[in-house]
Amino acid sequence: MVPVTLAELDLTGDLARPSRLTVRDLLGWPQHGVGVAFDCATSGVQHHRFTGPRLYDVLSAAGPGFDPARRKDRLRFLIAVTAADGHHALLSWAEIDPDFADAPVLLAVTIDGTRLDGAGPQLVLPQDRCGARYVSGVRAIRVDGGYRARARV
Ligand SMILES: Nc1nc2c(c(=O)[nH]1)N[C@H]1C(S)=C(S)[C@@H](COP(=O)(O)O)O[C@H]1N2
Ligand SMILES: [Mo]
Repeated sequence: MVPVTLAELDLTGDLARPSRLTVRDLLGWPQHGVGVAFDCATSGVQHHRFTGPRLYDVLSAAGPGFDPARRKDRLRFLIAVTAADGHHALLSWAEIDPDFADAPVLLAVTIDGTRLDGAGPQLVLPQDRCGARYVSGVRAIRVDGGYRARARV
């Protein structure tokens, strides 16, 4: 059953096509499934099955502001993920880019067979041992290419 209040996810930042997406919208991308185990510092090992689009596919469609022909240009991009409760986590673009670490990160629309229309999508990082970046109730994802460490020259 689809709840009355549908969670919305804002894609913002250095994007040619910023957008606002529901779980239903996210079902429009190719869907992938994964069974994961992650460890929580307070509640131990958790097992879940998730389905949803790849984060890389969703963000690529929004047109990140780098030159796609120049691989080096992507290395300064960060992905900031924020949940409804204020929990947040960062990924680097290179972490999910097939030319670099190619991590199979999902923006899950189901958990253990239940649709996340009301709660909002959940970030799924099968490569993470710890559960902390499995951000649930994702409300905003910001792509930012402006990060630079200050170097003494
Ligand atoms: N929105 C949100 N997502 C979150 C958290 C949180 O506090 N808020 N905690 C993280 C942590 S520390 C863990 S271990 C897992 C817990 O997943 P579980 O509730 O299925 O055990 O969710 C992660 N995602
Ligand atoms: Mo945790």
